[in-house]
Amino acid sequence: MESHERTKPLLEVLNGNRQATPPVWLMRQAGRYLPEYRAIRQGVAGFLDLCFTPELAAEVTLQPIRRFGFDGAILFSDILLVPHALGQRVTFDVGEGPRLDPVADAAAVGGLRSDLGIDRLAPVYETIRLVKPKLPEQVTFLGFCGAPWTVATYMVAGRGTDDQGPARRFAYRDPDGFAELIDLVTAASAEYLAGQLNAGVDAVQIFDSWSGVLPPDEFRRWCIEPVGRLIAAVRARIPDAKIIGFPRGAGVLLAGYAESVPVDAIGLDWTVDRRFVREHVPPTVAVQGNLDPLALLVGGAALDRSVDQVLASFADRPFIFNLGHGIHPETPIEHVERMLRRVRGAKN
Ligand code: 1CP
Repeated sequence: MESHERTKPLLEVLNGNRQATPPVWLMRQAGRYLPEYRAIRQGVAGFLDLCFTPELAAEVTLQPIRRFGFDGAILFSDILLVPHALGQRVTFDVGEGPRLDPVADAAAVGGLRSDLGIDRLAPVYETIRLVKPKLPEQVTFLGFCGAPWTVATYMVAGRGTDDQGPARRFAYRDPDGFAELIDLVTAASAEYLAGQLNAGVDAVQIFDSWSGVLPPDEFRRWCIEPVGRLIAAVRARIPDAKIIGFPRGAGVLLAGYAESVPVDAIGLDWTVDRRFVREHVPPTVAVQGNLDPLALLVGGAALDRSVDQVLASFADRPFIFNLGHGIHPETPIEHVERMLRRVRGAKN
């Protein structure tokens, strides 16, 4: 019994073992929908200060675990810390989102550091060391990074864009120059994920938030291949590293991703046709997702129905319950509680 109590259900799923009650966590579970997050955020000058102050980042990581008892805790940080470590200027302006000095061509790529400025990310590893002993034993601790393509879209455009046009244009105009940028981000991200795992996270997620804008050949070149190399480089250092891939918006290209990228679980966004997954992603591959964040925001019958559909679709395979993308800041906390009761078996 004692060993049973010590198991981490989410990690079990990543080991290929289906759980009768699926483990659950939410993307962006630490964030503005929580009053305790807003209270801490108000007290710091900038978002990066929060990421780089281990005591505060640790506290924010733990907040949703205390409140909801999720099965997974995700490190509080951001995917844009890697460009920062590579020497790019990164700022977050209130209400504006991230701003970076654009890396618009091969010459600008050459101006970045060739090594990951590991010292610049040391506070993140310290956050992990602070969180680790405070987590309940059954909670799986997740680290993360952005996938090379998604990180590159921000590095090239200097900000979030609707269609990731600047990076796509760079990649068509100068594929070799763009490949250098992708390779640099891949190498830095591998070192960063290995650093997170060595500091104490149980598994990591690779967020490819913008993979959905790529046509099939480009999807293979800029998403599947670099993520594959990133995973190989992490596992060269840590052979049994557990890794979740999240190729958001991949649609039917998910089948090729599942075939070619050796992840332990695939994150599904909310637009994914679950029947397609059942037919094209081998049942031994764990999946994670994919409740529509807007169903959670609306709540009530729409939420219940959506939760039930997700649960029914993946009841027979290793499965982690999650949203199909990050939680909206306006989401009522009672809706999260209602969702959790339903996932964990109480039919209200
Ligand atoms: O006002 C604030 O407090 C800042 C909002 C915020 C937060 C809470 C940003 C700025 N980043 C984060 C934290 C964050 N970012 C986490 C923490 C852990 C958790 O999930 O609770 C994670 C995993 C991320 C990852 C991230 N950052 C992604 C990938 C996931 C996704 O949402 O697609 C991306 C694309 C970013 C970039 C970023 N950081 C912040 C914003 C507003 C954005 C998006 C910018 C844009 O595209 O316009």
